[in-house]
Formats: sequence, C-alpha cells, structure tokens
Amino acid sequence: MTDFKNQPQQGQVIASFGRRHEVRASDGNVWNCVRRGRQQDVACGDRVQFNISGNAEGVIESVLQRETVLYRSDAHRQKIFAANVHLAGIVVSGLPRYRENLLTRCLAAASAANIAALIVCNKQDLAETQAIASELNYYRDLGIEVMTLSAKHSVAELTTRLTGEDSIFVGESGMGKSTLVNALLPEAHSRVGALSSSSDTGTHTTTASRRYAFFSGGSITDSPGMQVFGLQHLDKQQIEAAFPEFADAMGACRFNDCNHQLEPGCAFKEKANLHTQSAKRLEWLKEILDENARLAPWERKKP
Ligand SMILES: Nc1nc2c(ncn2[C@@H]2O[C@H](COP(=O)(O)OP(=O)(O)OP(=O)(O)O)[C@@H](O)[C@H]2O)c(=O)[nH]1
Ligand SMILES: [Mg+2]
Ligand SMILES: [Zn+2]
Repeated sequence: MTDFKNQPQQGQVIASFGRRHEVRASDGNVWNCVRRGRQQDVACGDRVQFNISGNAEGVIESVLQRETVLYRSDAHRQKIFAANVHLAGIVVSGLPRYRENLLTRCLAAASAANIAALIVCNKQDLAETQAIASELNYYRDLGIEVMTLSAKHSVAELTTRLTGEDSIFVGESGMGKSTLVNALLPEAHSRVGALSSSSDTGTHTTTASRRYAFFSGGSITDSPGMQVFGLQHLDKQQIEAAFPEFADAMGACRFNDCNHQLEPGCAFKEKANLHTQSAKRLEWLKEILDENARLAPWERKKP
C-alpha cells in the first residue's frame, strides 16, 4: 500500500475558519487542514501544498504564489477576504439600506488589489431598492459595472457574467450575498439569514468565506457581511488612486503634501465641487487618510 502520509499534495482552500481550513485536493477530496506555524496567513482561494496527517486531515506546509489578494484591515491587523479572485461583486440593497461609505471602501480595496468590481444591486423587487438606482448611476459614470437584479426572481444575467471567472461577493450583512450564491448554485446551500424586523439589519448569518465552483468553470466565494472596512494596508497614494474621479487631480495640488483640507490650490477640492457625490467621496477619502494617520501604525505588508 502506498504511504500517502509522506507525499505532499496540492490543493485549494475552499473555506477558512480561523486556524482551520478546508482544502480541496486535485482529485476532488476535501481535507481538514491546519497550517504549520503562525507565520503565514492562509485564506479562501489559496493554492497550497499540504501533507496528510490523518484520516481526512492535513497540515498546510506552504501557500503558493497568489495572483490577487483582497484585504481589509482594522486597527490591529489586516484580514484577507480571499486570494486568487479576479472580480469582486459588491452586493448592495435598499433594505437594509447599504452605506455608500462602505461601498466606496470596498471599491477602493478592490481597485488597489487590481480586482475588477461589479456593483450588484439586489432586491429590485423592493421599492426601497429601486429608490437607490439613481445614486448608483454615479458609479456607472465612473466606468464601474452595475447590475440590478433580484435574487428572488432571476439571476440569469449574473450567471452569464460570473461563469468562467473566480469571483467573490462582499458587502454588508443582509444584502443577500448568500441568497445570490444559492440562486446561482442551488446545490450550494449557503445559510441565509432572516432579517430582524425590529431593526431591519442583517444578522451576520455567514461566518466564514466559502468558495463554490461553477460546473462550467470559475467559482464564487461567499463572504461574511462586514460593518467596518479599514484600509490601513494602503498608503496615501494607493488610496487616492482608487478614486477614479480624482485621477486628474493626483499630483496637481499646489502643495505636494496636500491633505485636501484647507490648503489653497487643492485640485481635489476643485473636482469635488463638480458633483455632490464627488464631494461626499472626497470626505470619505479624507476620512480614510485621517483614520490611517490616527491609528497605531503597523507595518503595511505588501501581498
Ligand atoms: N425581497 C428580497 N429579499 C431578498 C432578496 N435576496 C435576499 N433577500 C433576503 O435578505 C435576507 C438576507 O439575505 P442573506 O443572503 O442571508 O444576506 P447576506 O448578505 O448573505 O448576509 P450575511 O451572511 O449576514 O453577510 C434574507 O431574508 C433573504 O431572504 C431579494 O432579491 N429580494
Ligand atoms: Mg451570507
Ligand atoms: Zn489637495
């Protein structure tokens, strides 16, 4: 009998729960793995080398080079949503009402990670969602893809868009990410939450990222809803570059170290005067810069 225990295997992480990771090997078998040591972050979507340590169990020895990494951070550390995805579907809805500030942060994180963004405006069957459509036109004008649909009715257009691509759904709790995953892949059985009627807020039903493969190629990763989205892993230039409406303003302020506050000759403020949503987004951009300057500096690790 072959001694599998000594043969390193290759696989892909399909779910991560703290230190525990589910790894699908090339033959389709799924192994429950822990990572060796504490040095390395392992995330959903990572391609890894692992050794089998027991019945259906293994130890991740190394993470292979990542094509992309989608990060968010908080005051203490950076967190990885997923590795090796090329499209971020940012799911928003009118009920609960999404926060444009968080959408802005998701878009910035994706842009900085070189991951294309698609705003998925879900729950079109609700009047509350139809009411936010015009607000999203601003993002269309920036060249960002926006798709309006209802997970409860038809996801045909979304299926076509996502097939063959490795994508992730991100967004606040209750927007319908898991409902969309279940509509795209009925066999996924991703847990869907009931909305608490008292506050109309989601209840964080999904607690870990999980990757589901499409039969005809590509995959979709469901992720837990987030309420805060820090961008401490990005420096000032990366943050500014993630706001396409200010592309012409970059480097055009009178002062090199302009913080776009009260300085004269600020090219960002000039641009912001052109549109109420640009003005809001400049406030959020400055909020991110302030946050990053205020919080305890920890080293900004590059992927
Ligand atoms: N009316 C309507 N309700 C929807 C639609 N899509 C999802 N919902 C409801 O919205 C609620 C939240 O859906 P989930 O899929 O659990 O939301 P989620 O984004 O995965 O939330 P977290 O896992 O907490 O991040 C559930 O009650 C769904 O039934 C839709 O298209 N229309
Ligand atoms: Mg969910
Ligand atoms: Zn300026």
